[in-house]
Amino acid sequence: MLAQNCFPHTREPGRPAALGTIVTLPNPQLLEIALLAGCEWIFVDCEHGAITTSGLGCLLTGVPRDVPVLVRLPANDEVYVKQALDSGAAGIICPSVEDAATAARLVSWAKYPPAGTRSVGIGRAHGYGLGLASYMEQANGLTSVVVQIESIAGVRALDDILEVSGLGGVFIGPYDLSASMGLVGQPTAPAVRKTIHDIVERCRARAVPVGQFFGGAQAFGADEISGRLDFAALGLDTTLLAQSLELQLCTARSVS
Ligand code: 3PY
Ligand code: MG
Repeated sequence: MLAQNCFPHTREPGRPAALGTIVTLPNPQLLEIALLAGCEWIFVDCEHGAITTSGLGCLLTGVPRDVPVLVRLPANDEVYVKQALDSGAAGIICPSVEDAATAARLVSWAKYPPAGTRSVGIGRAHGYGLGLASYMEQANGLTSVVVQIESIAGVRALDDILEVSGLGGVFIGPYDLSASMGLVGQPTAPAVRKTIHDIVERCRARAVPVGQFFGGAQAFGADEISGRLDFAALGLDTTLLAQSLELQLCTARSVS
């Protein structure tokens, strides 16, 4: 039942990063808005957002099956992996992975035997049973496990993590990374940018797709790192609304 190619993938030379956004509220219209606005993929946030993994099937019903949705797990727990993938997500984003054993366990939970130990459920991904056989045949190749590198411990373990077989990608969390570096609330501080640059280059050297979150003060394209990324998430629903509304109000008040 899956129509999408495995996402994320390494960017072809000369092509820009695949751009998406983060949805944190459990309203299918937000996903529709993101797609109408031109997003190529969607990051659904069950870690910091108000979305539960058990409600994902319902949230994703309006999303065409060829649009990649990656679900960030509330925690790196097998139950959440099952629920996210059974809902038809193209992959999972696993918060703060700091060692290769954790990354390998996550990959195993996400892949059906013999590649891994994913449990067999019947959900939206399987066409509610009507597409069970074809989904199970394709799922290991089409679902991805993306690990977040967002701490100094994760950066130190990165080379080992990148060796994990079946890893689908790395997603950099600049906010947690900066906090872990003693620079809380400073995701664009030069030392943080330098560390991000190092992560990106190490991923690229191993041809592992690498992406990053851009929010608040950070602008995609503001430095050369943007051009080295395979995928990126630009802002999140709540802050995009807040920032845009604040700007509108400010402009309106300045002319009245
Ligand atoms: C972070 O910046 O810490 C994130 O996890 C963004 O998604
Ligand atoms: Mg984070």
